[in-house]
Amino acid sequence: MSINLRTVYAFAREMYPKKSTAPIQYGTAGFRGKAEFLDSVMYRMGVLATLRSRIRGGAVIGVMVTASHNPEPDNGVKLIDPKGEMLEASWESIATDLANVEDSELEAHVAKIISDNKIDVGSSSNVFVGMDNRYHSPRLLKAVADGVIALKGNVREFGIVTTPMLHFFVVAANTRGAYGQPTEEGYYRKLITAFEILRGDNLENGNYRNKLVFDGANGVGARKMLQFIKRMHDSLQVDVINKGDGKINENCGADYVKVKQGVPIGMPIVEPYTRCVSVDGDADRVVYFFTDDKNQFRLLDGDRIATLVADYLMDMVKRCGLDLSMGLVQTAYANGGSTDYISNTLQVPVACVPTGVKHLHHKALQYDIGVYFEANGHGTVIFSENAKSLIKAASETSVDAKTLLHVIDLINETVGDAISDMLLVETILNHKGWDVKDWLATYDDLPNLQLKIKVQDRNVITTTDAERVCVTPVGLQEAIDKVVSNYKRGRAFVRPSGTEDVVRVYAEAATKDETESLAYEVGILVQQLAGGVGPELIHPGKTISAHI
Ligand code: G16
Repeated sequence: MSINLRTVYAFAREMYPKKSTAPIQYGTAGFRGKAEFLDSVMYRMGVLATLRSRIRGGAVIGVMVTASHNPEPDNGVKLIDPKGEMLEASWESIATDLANVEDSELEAHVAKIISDNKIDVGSSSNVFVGMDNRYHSPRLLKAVADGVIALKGNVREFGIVTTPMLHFFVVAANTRGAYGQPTEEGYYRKLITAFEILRGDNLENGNYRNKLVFDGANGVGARKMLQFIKRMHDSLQVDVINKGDGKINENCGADYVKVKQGVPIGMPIVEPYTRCVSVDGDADRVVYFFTDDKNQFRLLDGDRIATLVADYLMDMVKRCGLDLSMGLVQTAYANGGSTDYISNTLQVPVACVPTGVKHLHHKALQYDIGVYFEANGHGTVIFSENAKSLIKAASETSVDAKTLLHVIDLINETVGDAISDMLLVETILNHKGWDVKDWLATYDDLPNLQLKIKVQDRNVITTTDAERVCVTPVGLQEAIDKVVSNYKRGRAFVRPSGTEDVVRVYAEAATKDETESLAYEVGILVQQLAGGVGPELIHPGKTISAHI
């Protein structure tokens, strides 16, 4: 097959010219920004995915058009490597350079990537593309597909799917069906079959009730949950809200519920302690919440899911008589209460890595069973090949090992999958006979708060030690340390977001009032020392004057 790189340039010039001169950065989960500036980035990522597939011997690469938890005007792209992981770290800079090069240099730049990486341009290349339900996603998906076509790659479009579904399709195709069938039906079938086998006839057990409210964030998760419900045999009663009638993620969804620490818009009146679930716009994160009999909001976030899952899996592995290493991976956002519980009560090794599932996934690969969750609800469990073969061998004689095999099938190991994670939590709660009160009683969270600060250039903030220590601007960390030392059980850190143009502040302390005051004090330091824009500190739902 001969490839004329002029086509890459011609397509770009005619259909996807670069509209913005502002540099775009590969962030926490790919490129993200205002949709109107992303056509050229998408086209180029189609080109990149085609080259990446060739370098990986024609294995399928995934390209997901989504801005996930961001507001409706934003869009973005997530790239999926052959094993379902995020794009390999060493290719992030190749992606950034390709996204930023001028149109006139594009042809030469692509030629250089090909020669630097010794890519055989005549070899086959396969790219799967999917998108969320934003109104600009179809346009941007077409740009990705044209990027693939420009380099004579094969492109398969999946239309509107959740991000984890696309990860699933990529792995299913690359393992020739061993992980499942690379189709929407194949995905539902695998998860629903495992869930219903695990549930059996025991739809209710002890304090566990078989119904929940599902906030779909007006995103893809809502649509797909409705598809799940259609195919499930009443094994779970789900009331879906925020199905797509409002704007994606606006006053709803996992990010809103977690950060705002309040119920989403559109909540029906429910009995106190009813289990409620929120997912984000592309359904790769999930958090649980409920209101108690005093109408007080209570959150069960990614830390809670991680501890519930690790506890259950540890117990199962023990019952199977297997000796498998287990580790839990968190980020700096993990609540101090959860980390203490994991280390002292569960006695599971716990690691802290920088924000971004790509970092958590990588670390979790070091264990036989790696449980990783960000506090925002983004995470999953991965099992090593060694663990899988030992569990399979044990399943010949052990009922628990057989159960564990179904649990593995229920988990989408490729990346956080809100719906798969939710079905796993439902399975464990049912097994334990727990309601949300029992789950919440496992440990106490420290009050915590997140703020967003607008600054001129968020890159002036650099960090180290898994983002817990701020390196620049010089003096900021010392100032934070001084403030934190005045608060009982105080902890705070700052970091530039990799998905939004803001600096994030996290604070926790012994009481709610102290937490608020600590967060605001640190927020003001960021404004003063890192070039804050405007006098406000932004907390979802309200804007607070910085002068407290
Ligand atoms: C993405 C990443 C997550 C990360 C989140 C926030 O989530 O996949 O790992 O926690 O962004 O990142 P940051 O604080 O850097 O903005 P999503 O759900 O938006 O894809």
